[in-house]
Amino acid sequence: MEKSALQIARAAYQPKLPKALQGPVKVKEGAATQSIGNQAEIKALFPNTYGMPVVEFVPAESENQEAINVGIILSGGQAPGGHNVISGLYDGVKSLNRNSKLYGFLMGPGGLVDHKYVEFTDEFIDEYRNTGGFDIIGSGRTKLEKEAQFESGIQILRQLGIKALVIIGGDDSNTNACVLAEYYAAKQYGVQVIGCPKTIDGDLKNEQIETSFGFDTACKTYSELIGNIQRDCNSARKYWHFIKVMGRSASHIALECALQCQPNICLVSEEVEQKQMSLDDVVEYIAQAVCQRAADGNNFGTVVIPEGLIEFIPAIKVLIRQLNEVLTDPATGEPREFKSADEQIRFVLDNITAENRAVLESLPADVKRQLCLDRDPHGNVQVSLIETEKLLSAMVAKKLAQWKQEGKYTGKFSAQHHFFGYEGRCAAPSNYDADYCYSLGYNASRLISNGKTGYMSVIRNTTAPAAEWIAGGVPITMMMNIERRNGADKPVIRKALVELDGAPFKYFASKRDEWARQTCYVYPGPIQYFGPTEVCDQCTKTLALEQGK
Ligand code: FBP
Repeated sequence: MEKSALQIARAAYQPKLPKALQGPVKVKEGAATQSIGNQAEIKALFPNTYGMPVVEFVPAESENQEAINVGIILSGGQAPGGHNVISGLYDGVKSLNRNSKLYGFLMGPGGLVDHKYVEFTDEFIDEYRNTGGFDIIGSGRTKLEKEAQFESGIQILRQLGIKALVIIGGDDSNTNACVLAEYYAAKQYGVQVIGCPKTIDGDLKNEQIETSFGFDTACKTYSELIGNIQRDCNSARKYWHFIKVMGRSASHIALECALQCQPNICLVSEEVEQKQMSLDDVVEYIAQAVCQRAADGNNFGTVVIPEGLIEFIPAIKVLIRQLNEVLTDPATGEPREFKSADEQIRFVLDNITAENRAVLESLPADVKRQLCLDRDPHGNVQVSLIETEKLLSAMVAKKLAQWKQEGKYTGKFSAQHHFFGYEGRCAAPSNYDADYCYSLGYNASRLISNGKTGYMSVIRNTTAPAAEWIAGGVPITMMMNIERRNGADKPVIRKALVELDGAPFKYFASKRDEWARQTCYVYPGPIQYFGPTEVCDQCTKTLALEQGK
């Protein structure tokens, strides 16, 4: 494979490890844990993996150095740093014993079920150190949740002598990792399952998990692009740029980009929901800012829109909840099958309430179609396909035209549209993500050698220099509660949405009026891999504010 000069230099980068993982370790156990909600139900569903203590690794004289075979799976959307989790795990198991083996299941959880795998070697791993993407083994969104899949999995695990499986994924995949850990423990199959917190969306975090990996690099990549657009915007002074950024549900990415770039407007879905705003309220809010800036002679600006916005507008949220329910077959829990798109739309219209039908009919035809038709494998509406940036700018243009007629607005409005998602998911990991991911993977090897199952690999204190990071594990059941999903109550890891009383949002809210009226753009520039630590090793503004840094 031909490589750029940066790739060659980057391949030689040695990610940093917490001091505690730089030699032999032993486990320091905390108190017994309980789930964040529905304790009795979760305990009954996970009798073998409920209540275990949080663990931390501390230096020891020596440690268990038995050779061990481990399998790894990449699950769900790509996130920068996945390759470093794998290389960290590889180095971790090899540091215990050179005869340890690491296998990668191909194209996501389906690789385990279908027995498709590769064995990693030094040469293979070296090709992918510190690179972005999940192409080392590929990823997929197959849900690992049925007994038949678990049983198929155990066959190949036994065949390869695999004693532990590491599943790298978001909240859904880690929930399923816990279900699998419980199943294998109940059956006494002797296979441990460890989860690893991944998603650019940043919504897999809690008291124990500071951030999901990939969030840092993806936000820095989008912020570079938004900064570039803002510089262009401030040079030509003739466009309003409507920029949608990924984040299926939570608005962490949009908020972080706003903290980094100071755009004129950033919408935060969680606030839209809390304030019970309608689509028209959102449009009015943007149009007013456009109007105010026009009064100052500034017919340009930037609007950052979180991908999940539409789902947080209360009336649309109710509609989507019912769409998810009616499009799921109650007998199988799987998405219903239809012969044609028209049949599916008819079925939807016939099976939703009159209120929801009215909301659906009020939306532009293409949005209505997307809501009715497009589903991800989890059966959810695919919000990433809804062009909210175009929808909003068209509605703002209409409102401004009306205000012009009424003599309330005299400016010019011309819009450009952007959607940043895939541009950032496979970026070469920042130093933060490269170090964090390598540590998560290496740490997983120690959870395994210490016999843990049903735990998530956790690295904390990451706003401090890497040497001071704290390594350990958190029982996955601790993060769970019962939620309604596609018409059924299910144990799931609670998704972390933007907290409106949290420091990142409060800081943004204290600044946004000034940013809306004036031109306060910041141009963060590209991620730097080599250079002074204040340029290369900074964490996200979200994490720094959360930790009072
Ligand atoms: P994960 O939570 O699985 O990491 O994926 C998140 C995400 O990148 C969202 O931001 C986005 O809505 C979605 O994946 C897009 O999914 P796909 O890659 O299937 O198009």
